[in-house]
Amino acid sequence: MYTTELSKSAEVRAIEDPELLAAFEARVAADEFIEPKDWMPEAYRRTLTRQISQHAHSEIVGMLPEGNWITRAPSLRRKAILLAKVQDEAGHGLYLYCAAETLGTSREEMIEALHSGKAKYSTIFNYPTLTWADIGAIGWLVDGAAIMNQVPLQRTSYGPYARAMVRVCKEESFHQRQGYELMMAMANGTPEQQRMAQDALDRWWWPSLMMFGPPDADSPNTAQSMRWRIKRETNDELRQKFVDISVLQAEYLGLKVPDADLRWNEAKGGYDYGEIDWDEFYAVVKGEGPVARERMAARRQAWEDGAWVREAASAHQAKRAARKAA
Ligand code: BYC
Repeated sequence: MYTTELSKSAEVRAIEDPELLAAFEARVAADEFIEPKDWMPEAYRRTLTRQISQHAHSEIVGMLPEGNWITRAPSLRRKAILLAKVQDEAGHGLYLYCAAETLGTSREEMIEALHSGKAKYSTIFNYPTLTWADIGAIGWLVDGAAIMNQVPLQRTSYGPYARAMVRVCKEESFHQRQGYELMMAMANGTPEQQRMAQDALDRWWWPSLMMFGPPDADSPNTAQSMRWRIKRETNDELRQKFVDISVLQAEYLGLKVPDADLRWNEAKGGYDYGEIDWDEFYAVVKGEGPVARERMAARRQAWEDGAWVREAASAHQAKRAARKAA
């Protein structure tokens, strides 16, 4: 389910009924939403299950780096905002798991795939949050990158995923603004706060660019996902938009983007930027990120600690069903 081999179009054509496939492709080309009970090629189902479940896992694992800071937020206002944001991420995970379940894989199977290391989640959450300024940098850059990627997903071809994205994007927009507002307070604060803000930008900049995935030329899924309108823009297109917006935002904060090769390119109407360390990206994807082990240990522990709640909910449901049947 989590590999991409089946999404190669030649293979798809070989195993699917050509008439059904042609009708499906015509619907996608006409920008119709595909719904759970509609016929779809097996590879479309697999690609979506992979992408939506990876997205759901990212939301849930993404609660950890910020959750660390709830008790240490410097004021009641900041604490309330951060608490609300982390709760939103849990909600995003839930909508996304529900959307993925409509494709026929159970929540338990998806969680098991995450815990066993079979399923991926965003590389960004394998980096540590060392200072309070990191909470600002995550909101500004990580949620900023997430919105850039998710706004086009509101028009993805699978209905339940597209609809989940509408609400997620509204909330992410609030998250991005609270992060930028926090960075503004730090960047206009004491020299020590300004240093913390710059240090956070230095550490989160490159991992944020990696969130968009490998370059298009090395992305095994992009071509097919663009054809099926699962993805509406490619990894490199979205990364470029993110760089162009974020450089201006950094300038406004009086901070310096940590890239000696960053130059405005008049001809393309965007910034040229330095080479991303793809070795680091692939190492983090493989589970070698700085805090990858801690993240997975925390998720497994949370799953075990929550077992009694799941058991109680199932028992309650069974009792209600028995009462109804009696
Ligand atoms: N990290 O062919 P490609 C959030 C994998 S949560 C890890 O380009 P695709 C937030 C990829 O899965 C936001 N793995 O793949 C939450 C593929 O794996 P396979 C999370 C990555 O799917 C809490 C392989 O590399 N957003 O913002 O066409 C607090 C080849 O890549 C990454 C989403 O999940 C990565 N960065 O495109 C705060 C958005 N990049 O096939 C914030 C939804 C690539 O080898 N997902 N891989 O198993 C997508 O839009 C697409 O899946 C991607 C990748 C653009 C990420």
